[in-house]
Amino acid sequence: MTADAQAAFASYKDEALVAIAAASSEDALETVRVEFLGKKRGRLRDLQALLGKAEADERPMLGKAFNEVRVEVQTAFEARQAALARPQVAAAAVDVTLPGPRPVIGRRHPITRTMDDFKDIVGRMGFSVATGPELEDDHHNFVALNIPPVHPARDPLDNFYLATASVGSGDQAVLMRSQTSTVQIRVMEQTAPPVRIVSLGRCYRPDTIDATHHCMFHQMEGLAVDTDITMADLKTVLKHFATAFLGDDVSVRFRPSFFPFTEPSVEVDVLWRDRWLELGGAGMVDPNVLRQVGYDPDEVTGFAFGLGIERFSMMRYQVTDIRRFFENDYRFLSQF
Ligand code: FA5
Repeated sequence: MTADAQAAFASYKDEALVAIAAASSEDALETVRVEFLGKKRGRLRDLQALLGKAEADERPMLGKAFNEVRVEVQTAFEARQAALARPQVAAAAVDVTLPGPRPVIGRRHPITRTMDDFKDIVGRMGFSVATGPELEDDHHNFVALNIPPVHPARDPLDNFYLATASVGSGDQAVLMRSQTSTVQIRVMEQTAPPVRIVSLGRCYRPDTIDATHHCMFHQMEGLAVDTDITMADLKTVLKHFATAFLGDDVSVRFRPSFFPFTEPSVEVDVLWRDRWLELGGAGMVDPNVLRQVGYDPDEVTGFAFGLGIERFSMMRYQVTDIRRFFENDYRFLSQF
């Protein structure tokens, strides 16, 4: 009797496991469940009947074997049931036809976008990108740029001085740089001509904050030094740059001006929607500046320009107040 019962348990188990594995849909699996695990007419019930017919001393051992088989088949059934249900859940999760909220994704700040566009445009004209520190010393912010000790540009009311520090061979004033022209000096100090670089970054001035001025803003500095650079090259580069960024319909104007580090110097304006807007300063690098960095002004000439990046962004994105850029208001930033 014991051997018959055990053989019946074994063949029940083998057939049940094969049938469960072969069920390819939830309906097919339900049919298998009714046949092998069903409480009313299932084959499990027949096996249970065998237990009832066994001798009393065989029952504990057979009961244990019966339970093991039942648990194994039940477990296989549940695993198959979960596996058949899973693909439907996955399909629902990736149903691209379902309407739903647009996911919120990050985006580049409009000033960063403008700077990236600038780098693309001047990169096509052969300028590479250089960087310099925002915390500068007196030498790079003033002396090397031909700004003598008594010059009004050094006024503490026009600069963010931080301290006096030991820099190089002696003590110097240290300040947040007021212009990116500092980077021209750093590049020329370290590179022999020819040079063709731009440098984009933050500048700091304690200006009164209004719709077009901020105490922290961005400039793009440009510098080209070679044996035959002329004012015509400067004008061509800036005209090409402005039209590449703003469109063919902009006009560029150069007004005579003064900067201690360029001679002659100009202010650069563009005509945008019937208004002339000042974008920056430019000029031919002053021979004194070239001499300061060890270049020979009889051998090489150069041009430099410094453009306000916010002013370009304001035109391009029609922003009427520079303060919007730095308020971190998500409603403003999410438009770009
Ligand atoms: C300069 O800073 C010179 N370094 C430019 C230069 C470079 C001249 C190389 C010659 C050769 P300026 O102070 O004009 O120049 O500033 C240049 C531009 O920076 C301005 O036209 C303006 O677009 C921007 N700018 C200046 N101050 C502010 C401010 N407070 N807020 C926003 N933009 C400003």
